[in-house]
Formats: sequence, C-alpha cells, structure tokens
Amino acid sequence: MISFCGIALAHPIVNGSGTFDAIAARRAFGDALLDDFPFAAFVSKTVTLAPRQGNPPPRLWELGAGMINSIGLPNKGLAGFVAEDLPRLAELRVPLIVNVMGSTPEEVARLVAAFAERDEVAALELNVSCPNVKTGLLMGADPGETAALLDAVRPRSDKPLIVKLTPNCASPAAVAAAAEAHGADAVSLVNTLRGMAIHPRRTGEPWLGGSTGGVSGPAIRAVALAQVREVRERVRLPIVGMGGVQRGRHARDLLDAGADIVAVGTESFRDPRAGARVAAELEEMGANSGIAGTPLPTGRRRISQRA
Ligand code: RRO
Repeated sequence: MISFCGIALAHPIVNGSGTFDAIAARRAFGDALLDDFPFAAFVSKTVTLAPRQGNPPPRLWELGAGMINSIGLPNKGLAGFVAEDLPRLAELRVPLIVNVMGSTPEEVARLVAAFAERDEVAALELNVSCPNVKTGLLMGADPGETAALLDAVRPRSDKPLIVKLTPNCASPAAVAAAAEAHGADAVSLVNTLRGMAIHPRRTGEPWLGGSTGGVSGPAIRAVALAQVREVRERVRLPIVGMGGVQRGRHARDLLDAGADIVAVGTESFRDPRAGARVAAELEEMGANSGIAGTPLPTGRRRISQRA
C-alpha cells in the first residue's frame, strides 16, 4: 500500500480522467472487473453543473503516436451524475476521485460543495482547463486565476483537492505554485496539448467538429516528463504524472522526474488492462512511487514524503 493525499492505494497507477469508462467496463466484463480492477483509484470523467451534449462529430483523430480528441465534456450534469453514476462508481473497490469543471470559481465551488459530505468520494480533481467566462482567461493557465479559484473552493470541502494542470500555458509550474499557496493538496499533469487535424478531402478545413482538440498519447510523453520535472522543482505538493504512458518504463520515468503516482490515459483505449499491466511492469522493475511503506498520514495535509 502507498499513500496519496492520505488515500491508501494498492499501487501507484490510476486512470486519467475520461479515458476509462468504469460503468461501461463493468457492463462488458461483469463483476470480474471489481475483483481485478486495473487502477489503484478511479478518476471519473469530468462533471459539470448542467448536463452537456459535447462537441459535434467527428470527435477523434488518430495520430502516428497518439490521438486528438475534441469530446467537449459530454456529461449528465451534477444531478444526473449523483443519481445515476455515483452509486455505481461507489461499488468499485478502489477509492473514487471525482473530476469537476466549471466556468467560474463559484460554479466549481458549488460542485465541490456537493461532494463534500459524500463518503463515496475520496478526493476531487479540479479540471481548470476551461475559460473563465468573466475574465476570458483560462483558469488553469494563469496563476492569479488559479489562486482565485482555490480561494473560492478550498473553504467548501475538507476533501483532498487535486488541481489538473493544463500544458497549454506559459508556466504550468507557476500555476502549480499558486495552487499550492492557496490550499491545493496535489496537482496532476499533463492534460492534453492543443492541436488540430486538417480534413483529408476539404482543403484547409478542420477535421474535428470542435475545430481544435487535445493531443494525447506517446506524442506528448516527453512534454509530460519536462513539465512534471519543472513542477516538481517548484512545489512540494504530491504530483499525479501522466502523458503517453504505455509501459512500466514510462511510469518509472515520470516517477523519477518527480511524480508520486502515475495515470494511464490514452493507452487504455487500446488495452483496457493497460493500468494493471503498467503497474505489474513497474513492480517487476523493483519500482515503487518512493512512498511505499510510508505509514498512512493522519491529517489531510501530511501528504508528501518530501515534506
Ligand atoms: O471533454 C474533453 O473534450 C476533454 C477534456 Br474535459 C479534457 O480535460 N481534456 C481533453 O483532452 N478533452
């Protein structure tokens, strides 16, 4: 067992938000999925206050080394998630981390408050890749916006708050430092890198319904490594490292760059057992997150082995 933000994890591999549908997987694989879940914790897809349809198709473009998605946050909204998905996700035998997104700090605060008293939820991940409708700034691209977000959200819940950083900004490390100074418990990175694909038959037109999308997979692994290292040099917060992890070696590299645990994302679309495989390969390498064996912390903030 290892400890992340006071949450006991059987190994250091979790899923990237939105890259593994645990409810669909349970339907496909039955209760065997519960007995042998590929991840040490489950991170939900992003939940917003109101239901959303998502972007028009096409939503995916395959790259030589990954893909571009323009999914656009389709979800049932807070009420639908709590009524329909939360009871099913609570049946998983691993801790549940709920990923939330809003377009103002107040919206995110309402989402966070809604989960504050839910025992099924171990932690919240704040997806800050959304433009602030008031200022026009991307909340997670600007340290001041991130600070304001944490100021609004932190008082609403004692649960660990993980800030999911965007790589599409001048300095993710500066944003991480603002998150740390304003009460975040951890950061996760990288979200996808903005990219686009041109329609193969319509000159100059975008392929994706959302025009641009997020690049993920092996194509961004080196970017993730550099950003995890840069963030580690700026903050003491625990880090969830992700970006192009396909094998134990890639997870090991992110851990060595400064991550405390690692998320597998795009690879799960190719191999739904990728999380378990990466965890096993990491274990075979004699690897751990560096915090294995650390006694479980008692307080929310006694979180980092580096403290
Ligand atoms: O839903 C999406 O299109 C999406 C989200 Br919310 C995100 O955080 N990252 C991404 O690549 N796609």
